[in-house]
Amino acid sequence: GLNLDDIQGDVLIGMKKNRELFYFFTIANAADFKPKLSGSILPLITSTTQLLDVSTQPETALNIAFSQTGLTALNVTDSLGDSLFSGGQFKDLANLGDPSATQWVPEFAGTGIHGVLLFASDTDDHINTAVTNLESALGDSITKVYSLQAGARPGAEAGHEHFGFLDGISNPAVTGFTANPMAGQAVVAPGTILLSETGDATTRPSWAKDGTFLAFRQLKQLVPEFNAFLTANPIVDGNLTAEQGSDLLGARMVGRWKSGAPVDLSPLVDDPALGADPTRNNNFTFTHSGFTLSSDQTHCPFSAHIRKTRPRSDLGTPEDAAHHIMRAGIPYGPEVSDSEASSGTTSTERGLAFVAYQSSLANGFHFLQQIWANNANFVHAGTGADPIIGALAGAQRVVGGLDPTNSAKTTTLTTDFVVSRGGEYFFAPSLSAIASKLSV
Ligand code: N7H
Repeated sequence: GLNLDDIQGDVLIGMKKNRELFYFFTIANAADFKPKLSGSILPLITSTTQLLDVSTQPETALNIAFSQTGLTALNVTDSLGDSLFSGGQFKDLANLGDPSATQWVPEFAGTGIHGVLLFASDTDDHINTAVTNLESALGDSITKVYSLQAGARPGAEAGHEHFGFLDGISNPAVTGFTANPMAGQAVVAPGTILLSETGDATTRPSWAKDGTFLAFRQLKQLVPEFNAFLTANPIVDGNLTAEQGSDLLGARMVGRWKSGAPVDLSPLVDDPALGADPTRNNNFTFTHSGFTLSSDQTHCPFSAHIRKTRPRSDLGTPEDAAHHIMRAGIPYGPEVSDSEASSGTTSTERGLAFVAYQSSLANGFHFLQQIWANNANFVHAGTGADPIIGALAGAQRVVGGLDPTNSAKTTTLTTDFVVSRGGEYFFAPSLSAIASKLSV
């Protein structure tokens, strides 16, 4: 089995708290910082074991990860064997389809961020207390560069991202960790997520074992614009009201209804009981009897976000083992105001603080974004870019298959409803690596 005492808690199960603060810093003085990393930070780092049992969960959970420039600042010079990590995310901007650096949060544009502290708790007060205490312990050994306050949406929207869809449904099961994978859940080798575990073939320094690469992205969501687009373009079908036609279009763009119910299993109407049932809400493959998988989009469009990012049967069974990530993102920003809703225009930024863990950025986040989501000829020629996250450097996206009544129809999206504000690639080390390598 895996050494769950040594793996940071967010990686395999997520910190699953209502509030989360991403605190980005630079190391001002490595000689000062190192003893504080082992003496003040390490004792507060929350392991997987601690999160697994409610009785050992801290009031505020803490995880940490370092960028390449952060490791360099710590005089850690071993190569981790991942060139996207070592180059940093800013260098990857064009490959990810981001329109331009001017959309990026200025602090992400470059290689100036050395690390990120992830604080998670039930309340902002608890997080603020933890931040104040840690800042006073760290003194001027680090400097805060930027922070992003995130949190679950209120009331019945908790667990749903800002467009309104239930999130956090489909993460892979990990062999040796997940006792009972759910029906339809991908099962991956631990080395898909954790360095130097079974399934990770890359040569790594020994201290990197059980660490993982964290891809962080601040993804702005244009929610009133998305809703206005759905309202203006309902799927027209004699049996549907305009509102139902708009909801169906949204569900087909995502591949799930707002409740989480997959359109592959419930193609025409939402089914909240299905959405809420973890034994059924992942149990689909896009295949159906008497159905031509490569041409029939009556259930789920090829372009649907969850199909672009996990094509299931489209690739055949062995390939479904490739390109999995562990997602642990959380919404940020306020609810849509009445004036934003009525004008159809965003005035206050909101979105998703996207977090993905993987042992290879080239096979994980970067691959899903560049090779699948942005590629108009994946899953098939003419599929179009992902209507949720596809990004073509600001160019319009022509998406196929969204109308179940006319599979030849294409939909032109002139607005990106998800806009990258940038981010960074980090390495989240094991607890023992912090003690034995990074703080010495
Ligand atoms: Fe996506 N959304 O609300 O539309 N995503 N995503 N994602 N996403 C998923 O299955 C969303 C983003 C994946 O295993 C669901 O847990 C939004 C990026 C993958 O079947 C919903 C944003 C990348 C899956 C959303 C966003 C991915 C997935 C269904 C940005 C990778 C699992 C809930 C603001 C590059 C697929 C669920 C599977 C699911 C949405 C970003 C990847 C509702 C709004 C950047 C692999």
